Amino acid sequence: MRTGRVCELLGTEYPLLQGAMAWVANAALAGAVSNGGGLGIIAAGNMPPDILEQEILKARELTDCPFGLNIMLLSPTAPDALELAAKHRVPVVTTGAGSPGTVLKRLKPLGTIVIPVVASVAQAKRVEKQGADAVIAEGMEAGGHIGELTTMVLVPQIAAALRIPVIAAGGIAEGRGVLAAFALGAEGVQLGTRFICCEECTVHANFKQAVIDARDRSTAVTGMSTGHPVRCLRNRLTGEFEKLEERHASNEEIERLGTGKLRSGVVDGDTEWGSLMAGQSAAMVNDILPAAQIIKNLFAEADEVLNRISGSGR
Ligand code: TUI
Repeated sequence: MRTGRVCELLGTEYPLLQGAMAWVANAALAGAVSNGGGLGIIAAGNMPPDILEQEILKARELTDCPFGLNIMLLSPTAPDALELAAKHRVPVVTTGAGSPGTVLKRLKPLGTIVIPVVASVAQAKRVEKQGADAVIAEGMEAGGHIGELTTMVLVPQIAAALRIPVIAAGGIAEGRGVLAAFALGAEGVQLGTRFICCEECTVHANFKQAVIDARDRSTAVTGMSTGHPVRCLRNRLTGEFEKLEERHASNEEIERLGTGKLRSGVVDGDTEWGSLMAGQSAAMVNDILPAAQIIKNLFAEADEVLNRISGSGR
């Protein structure tokens, strides 16, 4: 059993959250991570409300431990996800890709723990003032929709500016990264990509294999020109995005190319033309293990590394 503000806040054994990944982070994944001592999170993404409600109920069946729901604020279904979080008293809600003011106003009076993902110091300060319980500082090494700053520079600046706990995300897939996050001032970690390759994750086997095959330069960021930069594994789809952006195609044309591609990558396993959102840490993911084993290994490795370096006088 670990101690500290993040475990206390979440009611978990480890100060670890599983990142919310649209089409990936369902009740099966969230339940497995929560049963393994972390905080599993269901990604509402663009899920229709009736499906999301079923996932919340499924997670309750799969685990007696706390779990979370992520509301993606760019989604047109975000208000429905918010009402479901309130209705089912989901213990922890994280938010992404926008300003969480309405979420905090609606859920804080109910006692929900609300943890926004932020990508800058200004956003972090604003959400602390609005009553957030903690923040997830997400560096641009992360997969999916990202900000501009790396985890290495974002986490220490946010930790210095805030009183509430900071959870580091982006680029973490091993015990070394967990320890580094704590060295930077974080009190918890969030990992997404690592959990794509856990046994309980229900994505297509081709997607898991693509993560395992990834090397240091295997991800690309597309959508810079539309203002929605997204990091994915490089494939024919990201190549096509790059071509469109090079010839300054309209936002509509660029966004049209992306329509339905996340589902075809994650569910159908189309690794050529599907969108395979993953972080740079994909290069460090080399096996498929049970979620509980991944979590245990991460913290055991972090402890080993700490012992090694503290004994060396460095
Ligand atoms: O949200 C994410 N990652 C995501 S969302 C997603 S679904 C999607 N699909 C296609 C296009 C766009 C999204 C895939 N991956 N991460 C958390 C995150 N939040 N990263 C950056 C931010 C963020 C950005 C702006 C948080 C707040 C913000 O502005 C807040 C404000 O103050 O206005």
